[in-house]
Amino acid sequence: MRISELRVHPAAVADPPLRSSYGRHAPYALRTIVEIKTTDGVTGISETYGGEGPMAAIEEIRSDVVGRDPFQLLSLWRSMSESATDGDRTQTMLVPGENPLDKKTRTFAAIEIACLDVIGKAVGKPVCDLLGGRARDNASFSAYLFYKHGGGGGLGQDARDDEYGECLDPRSIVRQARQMIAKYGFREIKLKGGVLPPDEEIAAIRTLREEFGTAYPLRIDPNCAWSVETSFRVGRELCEELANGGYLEDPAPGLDGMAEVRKRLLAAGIGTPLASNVAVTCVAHVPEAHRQDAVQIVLSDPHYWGGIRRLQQLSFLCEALGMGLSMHSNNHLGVSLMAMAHAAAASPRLTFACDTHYPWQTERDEVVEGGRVRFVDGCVRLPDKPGLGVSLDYDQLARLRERYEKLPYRRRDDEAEMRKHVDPNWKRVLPRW
Ligand code: GKR
Ligand code: MG
Repeated sequence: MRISELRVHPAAVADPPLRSSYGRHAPYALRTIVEIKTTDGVTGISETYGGEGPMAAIEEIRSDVVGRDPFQLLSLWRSMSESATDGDRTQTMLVPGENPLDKKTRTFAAIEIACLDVIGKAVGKPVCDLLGGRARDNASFSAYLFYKHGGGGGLGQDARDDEYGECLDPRSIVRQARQMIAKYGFREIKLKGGVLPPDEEIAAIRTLREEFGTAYPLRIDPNCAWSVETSFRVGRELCEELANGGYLEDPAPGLDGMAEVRKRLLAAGIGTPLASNVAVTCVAHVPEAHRQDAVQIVLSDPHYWGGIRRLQQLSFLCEALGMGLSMHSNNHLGVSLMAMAHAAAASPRLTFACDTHYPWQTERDEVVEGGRVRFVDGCVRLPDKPGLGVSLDYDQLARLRERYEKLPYRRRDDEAEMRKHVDPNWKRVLPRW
């Protein structure tokens, strides 16, 4: 079996004006759907970051992908040049998908996941079962809450309903959590912070705890918006709320900053674990994060860590180092959701509910045949179908491509959106508080 065709579909996906320390989401998030066809007539699919950079990176390896045996990916990995040997691979300033130094891992991942889908379909097995079997039958996801402005995403006639309304204070964040939990059944809650002054975010976490009790572990992620001092203060003030399966995610910039926060918390008798997808973004970062005790929970992501197999290897590395493992997300559709679910199922160390942006997208933007992937009690059930277990709706794909072609932008720029809608002088400053 050989790869006979590589197809790359750009997609623009309506997205509400969500806020984070990176800025504000644009009305459409960009994604790319990858299709691999083989000489045996099997088609494999995957989903990755969108826009010019990620698409050009796939084009660069096209000639090395077409003609290849989908089982032989090690040589593809080895033949792909490192975009650089040093440089800042963190997400301190750049969001995933926009970091040029992620190019190799994210581009390889897009091919690897589509090839696993091909192999699964060729042998009649789900992807997680190709990797040794599942550690769990259901991949659990968290309610990923965001501060947001009014608006449901999309533009003009193509605007989506604003399901959650404006959410810029503790009461509306609780309302958002209630709606999301009622709809999807999530059992863990994450609040994207770094948007409002820390005391307001502390109040939001406390209100969530009052409303949901200790049965729902809580996490907050300000994406490095806080200084070491502020991170320590928030960690101390929220020591009860973030206990019992919760964590404090990327409070301060850099491994040194995170290590100092940890040291101060431990000295104050607070064991809240620190998680990271900002300071730790690749396998090479893990040993140093462990050595400094800067991070106790690694936030993996098959999209930019190098694919599903790489995630499984990371699971064993974290186990050997005594570190926890969770999963990061960015805006995505159902193909990515299934890749994330298979990666979670194949990674025994991944015991936290994974992040997902899926609730922020709608039926009108789904490219999976049969519509949105269903959650039951906050989980995606691993299908018994071969491969990832989903296929493409080509009419939808064409609609999302048409929208993409009409858009004036080709990369994510949350700072520009802030300047356009919130404050003409807005700049990302770290730490802000
Ligand atoms: O969607 O704005 C967002 C998030 O801030 C995302 O880009 C982050 O990468 O969710 C991510 C995180 O946990 O840091
Ligand atoms: Mg994060």
